[in-house]
Amino acid sequence: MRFDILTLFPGMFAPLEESILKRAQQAGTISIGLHNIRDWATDRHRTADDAPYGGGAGMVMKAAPLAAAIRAVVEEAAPPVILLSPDGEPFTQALASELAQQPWLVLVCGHYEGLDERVRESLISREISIGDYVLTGGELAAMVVVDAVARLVPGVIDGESIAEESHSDGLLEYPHYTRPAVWEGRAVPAILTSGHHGEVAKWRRRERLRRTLVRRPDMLRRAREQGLLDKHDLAYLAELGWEG
Ligand code: 4HQ
Repeated sequence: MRFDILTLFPGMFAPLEESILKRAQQAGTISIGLHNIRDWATDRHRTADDAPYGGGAGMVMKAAPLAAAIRAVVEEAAPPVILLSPDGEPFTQALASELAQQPWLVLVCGHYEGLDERVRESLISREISIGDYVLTGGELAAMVVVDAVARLVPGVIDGESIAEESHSDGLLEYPHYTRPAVWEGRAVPAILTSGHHGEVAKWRRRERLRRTLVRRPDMLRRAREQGLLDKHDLAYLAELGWEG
């Protein structure tokens, strides 16, 4: 899968050169192109932003350099051109899965107060928000989207860990332990060292249900609506006092 990222600050994307995404790029499973929007400015000072019409605080990204950058990257093709914006559609695991089906995404990072509305109207196909808070620019949001989407691309990580994890099957994860069996007086739950695989699976399922009830009852209601809870799950939740 290919990602092209348009930004005024390509240096902010250094984290993509570490760990799992670095390996996936080296293996050719994903590729990430960084493009400095300023490279498409045509004046002597390479100006990419200007004061807003009508006055007010901050600066607005100029239409012409950004539009030229998008058109140069997209050429004659039609990949989704995604703007990271607090006005966008909320980013969820379901949206990450949907985007991971695409062969190519173009991500546009706004900075300052945002971009000229006319570029949004003519060249942006989709807007995504990573949450209800305000960042200084779209760069960190773009990295969040690339990370969450790239790890769903076959071959980037071990596929077994994806199906069971939080937010893909609607429950939070069970607690994890590794050696030593006792640490600072705290023992690992005995069931995990018992060798009874069926009992381990049952305990883990119950821990997931209990945690989700305590921390994210909203997720539990959605999991039930989506038919993700069986009669054993519902009986255990009733024992815990879940009223739904
Ligand atoms: N910004 N989710 C303002 C965000 C944001 C978010 C990106 C700040 C765009 C102009 N992006 N710039 N939240 O706060 O995606």
